[in-house]
Amino acid sequence: MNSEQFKELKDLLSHPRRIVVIPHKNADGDAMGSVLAAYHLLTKMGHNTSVISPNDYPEFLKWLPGSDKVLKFDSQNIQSKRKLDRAEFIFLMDFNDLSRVGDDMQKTLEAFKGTFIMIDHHIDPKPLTPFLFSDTKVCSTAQMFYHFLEKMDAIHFIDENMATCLYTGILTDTGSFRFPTTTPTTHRIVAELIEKGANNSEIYDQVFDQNSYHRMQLMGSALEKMVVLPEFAAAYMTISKEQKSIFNFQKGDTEGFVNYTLSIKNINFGVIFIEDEDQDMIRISLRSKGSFSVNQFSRNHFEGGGHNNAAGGKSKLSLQETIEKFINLLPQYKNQIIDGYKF
Ligand SMILES: [Mn+2]
Repeated sequence: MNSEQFKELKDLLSHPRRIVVIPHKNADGDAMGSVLAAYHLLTKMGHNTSVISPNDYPEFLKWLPGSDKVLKFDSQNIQSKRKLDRAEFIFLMDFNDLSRVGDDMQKTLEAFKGTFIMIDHHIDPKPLTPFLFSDTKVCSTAQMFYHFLEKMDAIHFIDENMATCLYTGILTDTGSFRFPTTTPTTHRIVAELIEKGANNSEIYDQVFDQNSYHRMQLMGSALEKMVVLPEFAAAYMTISKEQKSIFNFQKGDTEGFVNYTLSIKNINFGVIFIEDEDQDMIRISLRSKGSFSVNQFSRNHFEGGGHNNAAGGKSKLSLQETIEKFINLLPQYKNQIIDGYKF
């Protein structure tokens, strides 16, 4: 978005509108933090604002201020469609391709006649609107939304609720401020969010220290079964449907597991394969250190994508076949993986 477009958008939002704000399917901390910050902002500006999530999102995000207002498109379909029918503006946050909301909701959005505003930080945005505010170098959509507020001259709207939501988005998408996308600007913004009322210690506790005993047991099982392939500087984990049932799997329980692969010395590429019996597929999360692009790897082989060092993907093969496919791919990437990261 250029300054002309910001001016235009400011004009468009200068009187009360009906607005819907949408995160991607299987929303994470950044997606929910961003949409709820937008919800608080737009409500404060006097707009009739709704948040519609394509589906349910993890329990560890339900304490976020405004979470009780979120509609779920799949389980509250009629209500959601009515809101979308009547909306004049739709904010799409933390994704850049309509397919990321799931088939049914995608069809509804494709029929939308109003104005989209897309705020994101993923690679290769599909520009379906002139109001595209995206920077793939920025750590999180929450930080993008802060920059959006700067451009809209709306920083003064940030209150404790908004600060809490944005802090949560930045915290989770930077792996607690440790990923290379974390910049001095990120820290300056986070400092300001704390000044505006975000309680950093309490947020950390709400996000990371509310585990169920079952989740810790599931993690233990995943760690125990982790396979390390030192010749490729790679490691992978698996979660089968049997493990899920033994440890009473709840949505969001495997969040962050994949990062443990990279915590092993000399491992630059880590993957987790999760059997999803409802969708009849294997969900894949990929992480890397250095220049080896898991975004490209996933695009090429596992119908996914994301960022250079963090991406998702899927496979319609069985768990065992998916792992075999993965292992067979490693020799051709060996040099990129090993040479991509030198400390
Ligand atoms: Mn994000």
